[in-house]
Amino acid sequence: MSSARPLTLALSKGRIFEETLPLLQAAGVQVTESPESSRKLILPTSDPGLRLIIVRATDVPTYVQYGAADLGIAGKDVLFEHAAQNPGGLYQPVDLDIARCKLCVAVREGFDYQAAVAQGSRLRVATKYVRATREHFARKGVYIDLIKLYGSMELAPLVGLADAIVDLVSTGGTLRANHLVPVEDIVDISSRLIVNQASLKTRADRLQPLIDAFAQASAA
Ligand code: PRT
Ligand code: MG
Repeated sequence: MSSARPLTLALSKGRIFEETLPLLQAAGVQVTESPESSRKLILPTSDPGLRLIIVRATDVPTYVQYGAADLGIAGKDVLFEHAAQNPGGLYQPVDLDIARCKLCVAVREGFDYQAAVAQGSRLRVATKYVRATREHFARKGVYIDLIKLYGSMELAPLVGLADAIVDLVSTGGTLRANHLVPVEDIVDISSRLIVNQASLKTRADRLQPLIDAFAQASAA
């Protein structure tokens, strides 16, 4: 008898991997290798029926959507931007309440953001969160020139690329170190469990208990 192919869980290394380990542990699953030290992209677990793949945070929804992973864990920031290009598609059964942060507007110390908004001057805003940023400023009725970046947004206001940035903030340390100040909260962010819809139908016997275990562990 050939055993069924293991369930595949897609994770990014760093905070999401670290904060998922205790949830897996609560579900009775041990992970003995760390992606930081092992460099392996496919990691076994103590459960022969479950393996992990390590991908970029922004790629997690893609692996799950196409069924290369049965399930994954991704921030709401990532899911919101992914959905802009891929409407429908992903089942999101559990808010795991991990990797929490806020999506914020930030500016250079001394830049009068409220005055700039009140005057109706066209703001230049740099971000990698294009959809969330467009929607935020559209809701406010503020015209912006959006500059898409892929990282190190904090630099943009310091070198005159942008008046403001939209970025994730957790401790606020990165903003402070770069003489930036948060001026507006856009939304609270945490990470969700996401599941491939076809897997949920065809592999429910294996998947549903794992989904339930994640839900229980994150509520505990
Ligand atoms: O790092 P990489 O480019 O590979 O990808 P990524 O930045 O998307 O991945 P990763 O692992 O850094 O973040 C994965 C997820 O964690 C994000 O999608 C968020 O949902 C969540 N998360 C929680 C955060 C933070 N907190 C966070 N603080 N993601 C990023 N940050 C960054 C932020 O962008 C800023 O540069 O940390 C810096 C600010 O942190 P503080 O503590 O100085 O405020
Ligand atoms: Mg990062």
